[in-house]
Amino acid sequence: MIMNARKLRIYSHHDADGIASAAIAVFVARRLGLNYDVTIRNQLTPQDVVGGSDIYWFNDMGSSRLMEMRNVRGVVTDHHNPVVLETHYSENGNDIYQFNPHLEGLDGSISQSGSTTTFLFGTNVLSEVSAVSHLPVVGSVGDLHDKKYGRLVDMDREIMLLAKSMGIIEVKDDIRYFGRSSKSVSYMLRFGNEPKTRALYDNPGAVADFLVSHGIDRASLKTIRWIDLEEEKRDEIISDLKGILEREGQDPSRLTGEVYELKTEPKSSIVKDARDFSSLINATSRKGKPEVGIRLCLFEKGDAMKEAMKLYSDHLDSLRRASKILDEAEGRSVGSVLYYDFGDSLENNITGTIATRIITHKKVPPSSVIVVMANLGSMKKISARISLELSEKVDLSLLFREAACGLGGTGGGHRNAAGAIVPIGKEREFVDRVNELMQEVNAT
Ligand SMILES: [Mn+2]
Repeated sequence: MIMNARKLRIYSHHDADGIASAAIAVFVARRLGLNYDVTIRNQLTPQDVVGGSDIYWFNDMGSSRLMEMRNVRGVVTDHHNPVVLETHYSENGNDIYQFNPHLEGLDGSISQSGSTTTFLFGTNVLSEVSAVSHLPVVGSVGDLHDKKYGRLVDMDREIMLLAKSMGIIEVKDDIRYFGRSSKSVSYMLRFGNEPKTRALYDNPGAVADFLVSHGIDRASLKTIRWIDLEEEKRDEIISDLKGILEREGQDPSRLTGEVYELKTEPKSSIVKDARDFSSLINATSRKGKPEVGIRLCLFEKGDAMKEAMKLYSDHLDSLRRASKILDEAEGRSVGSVLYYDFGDSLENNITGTIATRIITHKKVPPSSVIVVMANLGSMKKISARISLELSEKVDLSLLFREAACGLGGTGGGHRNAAGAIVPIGKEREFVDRVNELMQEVNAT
């Protein structure tokens, strides 16, 4: 289907994993000399799921919407929880091949990202796709697949090892705080979490004294990055941090683990670290220019990087504004659901980012479902997160699908990160329903 497509329509999700997936599909389409276009979506619209004579390739999305598709011919490479457990779907005039780790008994929220799935499928169409095997690494860490074990596992790991053997990705054992190449070392330590040190977390003065005590010049605290430090210095700081964690009675083992670097980036690059790279391409998409992120994924430099940096700083501004709104907002509790409804005051494409912030940086009970809402036309856009521990017991994507379905909406996602869209006016009922379903879970 793909190889013979007269017109290939590539659809991808709007996060880093989706953009990395789109870039893989674009790489394949270009090498095959296909006529193609790319559409990046937060959520597929009703028009997107009605096919025609073109061939469709849905990446990092589509599995939760298969039953709504009509007359679509093509391929779905996704890792979100599927509604149809078949590889070939031919109902409603469709002719769709679905590739999804859940169909293979793997957990798509940790074992195989959307970009890994797209890549694996891509290898069957075009063997040269290994030239972009760094992209599944970027997509997988963008989706936090390395979070639970401090490294990528299962199929994500297989592709990472391929990228390593191709010489595009370098694997290191290092601190796992975010921002190794994109933030100053003082910022990185100040907001480093998992684990948070009580001594340093969000305490800029203590961080500065700590770094100065390790011989770092006070004047360079705001400019020098983690990856600029000598290896000896980094080891010294890590062992000191581990000591602090131990004295605070915390488990220091999660402080370090695998990190991934792009060998294609110079050391001075702020996106040398794969997680930093993924946050940059995520920003291009959230700011409405996913094509810039796709160009970066395919090794384009110069203008693309300059434009991306501007979009990144705009995105950080949006997040700062959102943080301010969040600081003043009161979450409301309904049983185990803690929800924030920002109405029109929050950009509706960062509800998920804000939900992640709340669960990461605020003190919330580990049994909570964190829900963030914003208006999206006549609908309410809803994103939610639960802790990894809670996600062992409950699959939030199934719960959201069930809760949204009866209210004229849609829902889905992953075990620990899910989303829904319901008509405005139904959001309170939605919250009540989620709480009821959670109580059923807790009762078992
Ligand atoms: Mn994904």
